[in-house]
Amino acid sequence: MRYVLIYLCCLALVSCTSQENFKPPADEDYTSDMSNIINVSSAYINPPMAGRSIASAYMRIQNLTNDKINLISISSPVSQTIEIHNHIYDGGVMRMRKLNNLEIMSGDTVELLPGGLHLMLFETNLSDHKDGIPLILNFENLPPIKTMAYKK
Ligand SMILES: [Cu+2]
Repeated sequence: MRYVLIYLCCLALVSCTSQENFKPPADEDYTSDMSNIINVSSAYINPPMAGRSIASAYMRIQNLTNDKINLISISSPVSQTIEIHNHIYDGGVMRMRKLNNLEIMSGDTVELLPGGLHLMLFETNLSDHKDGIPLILNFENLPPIKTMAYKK
C-alpha cells in the first residue's frame, strides 16, 4: 500500500514541479514561528490536486543551537500521515525516497524545496483552513515547534 502511495505521490509531485515560476514568497511574508534556537520560516503548502488527498509542504529550517538537531516527525490536524521525502535520480528518473528523520548540523540551514527535500501529507483535508495550516515539527530531545504553512 505504501508503495502505491509513494508512486501516486511521485506523480503528484512531478506535475507540481512542472508548473512554471514556482517560487516561495519573500521571507517577511511567511515567517511564522520564530525561536531563538530553531528558526522555521517560509513554510507553504501545495494543496492536493482535484480529487486527490496528497499535498506537499516546504519550508526553511535553521539550526541556531550548538548541537545537531534531529527532526523525527511532523504532525498536523489536516493530515493523517506526514512523511519527510527526498528526491534521488535513479537511471535518469527522479524518484522520491522516504526519510526516517532529518538531521541538521549546528549552524546549518536546510531548505525544503520543490524537487528536493519536502514534506508529503497524506489523507489531507484543508477545508477547515482557509489560509494558514498548522504544522508541528517534532525534534528529538527538544520541545515541538509549530509553524504555519500557507497555501501556495
Ligand atoms: Cu514526496
